[in-house]
Amino acid sequence: MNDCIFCRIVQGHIPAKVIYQDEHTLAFDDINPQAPVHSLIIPKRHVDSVHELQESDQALLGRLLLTCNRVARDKGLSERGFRLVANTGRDGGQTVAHLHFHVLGGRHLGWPPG
Ligand code: D5M
Repeated sequence: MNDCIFCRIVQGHIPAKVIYQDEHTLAFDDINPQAPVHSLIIPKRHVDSVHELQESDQALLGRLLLTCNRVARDKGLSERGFRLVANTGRDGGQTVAHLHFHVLGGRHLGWPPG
């Protein structure tokens, strides 16, 4: 989608600090970090949100979670842990309508979130 900022990052039209990519997923640092480690993991194919995932997306979803895991490990979060967040829709606080997982870590994260 041309008007999607994350699709434009996938296409290389907008710069990003890319950490990892494979055939189906891309990981890059969040532009507005909320923790010492704050990275985003997205599918290269446009999907609006978790809510739009289909049965046929099972393999993609598994790949996305494995990429989250890889980023957490590469960022040194294996020992202390980390948080995965997928804000979904308006009440979920989603501001970019391209499915993404936040990997947050490097400090203790409070619960519940705001
Ligand atoms: O999270 C959307 C996240 O996307 C938010 O933390 C900022 C981040 N963002 C927005 N534009 C960029 C670019 N260009 N590079 C890196 N990160 C970006 P949400 O869960 O939708 O609120």
